[in-house]
Amino acid sequence: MKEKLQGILQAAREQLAAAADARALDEARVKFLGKKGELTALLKGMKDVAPEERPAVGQMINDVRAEIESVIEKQKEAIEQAALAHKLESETLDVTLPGEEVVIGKKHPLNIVLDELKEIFIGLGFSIAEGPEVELDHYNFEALNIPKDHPARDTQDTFYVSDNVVLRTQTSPMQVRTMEQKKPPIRIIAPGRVYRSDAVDATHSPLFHQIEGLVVDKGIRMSDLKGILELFAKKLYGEDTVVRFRPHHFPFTEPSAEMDIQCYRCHGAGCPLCKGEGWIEILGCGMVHPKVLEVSGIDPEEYSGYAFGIGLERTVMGRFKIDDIRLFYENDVRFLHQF
Ligand code: 2NL
Repeated sequence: MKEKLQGILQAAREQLAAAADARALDEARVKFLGKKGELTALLKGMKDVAPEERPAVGQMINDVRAEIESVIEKQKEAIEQAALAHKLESETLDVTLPGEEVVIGKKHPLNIVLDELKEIFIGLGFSIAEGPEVELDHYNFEALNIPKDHPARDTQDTFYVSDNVVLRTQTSPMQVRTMEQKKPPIRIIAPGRVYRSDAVDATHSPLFHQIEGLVVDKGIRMSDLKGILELFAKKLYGEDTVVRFRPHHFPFTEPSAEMDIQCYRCHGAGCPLCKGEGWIEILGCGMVHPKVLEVSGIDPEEYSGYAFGIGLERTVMGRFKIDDIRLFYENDVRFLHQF
């Protein structure tokens, strides 16, 4: 019996030492310790052993079992160590290698200035109103006192989607929608894309951007418009900026005006930047036409308001001395990285 047990232990040691992975180890465990294993078979044969020898034989079998279990445990650790060592070996990370350059994007110049404009008007108490670029004829033209035969409605200027649906030619439709939905006081700016069927050249693009502003309340006067827009010009172009208002005409405002700033290069003397004028046109504005208020459900006897429109591209081109509008839309990173 003793030799037999020594034989089993020897065989188990050899087979376990040869087990290279968890599966081989498990196979060996079943073979020696399992229900149908060799040690279990010996235990079952105890009935043939003389009763006085049984305790000693039982002890021997248990010792061998414990020995085999401990060998299995050691081999298991050895296999895990080897696997870890292999993994560390194969996944070596050389932290001294140079990194891959991450190209960081830059804010588009249109967005640089747009964000500045928004900040200025938010600081003056305005909120931002955004809405659809595909608009009903009613909001884009009709409600703005632009009659059917007005040149702005000509198919040359407007992209028609259908008879009464257009790509908005200005962001005023959002102002009209706001007047319809909210009671005064109203104090909003409406920034966004607008579309006109223009031929592309250095100063024209069928898609461009506008920021319109609208204030409606009781007792709003032209002097409020002038005060706010002069303040705005000083914040955008510097505290020593000089402005002037020239009479103009828009169908949706009465009276209407354009605001210029005195040329910041020549201070009014005339130079190439202002094309000899001494002044640079910045925006169009005026007191909201009573008909426009009325169509949107606001009583012009009770309320008055002013509105203005700023062309974003023109403003940015002046600021950064960009001489071709097409550069904005070509997404050439060499252009974008200059700002
Ligand atoms: C320009 C001129 C302007 C407005 C836009 C406006 C909107 C409503 C009522 C009245 Cl709902 N007016 N907008 C007013 C004056 C001028 O834009 O030259 N834009 C680039």
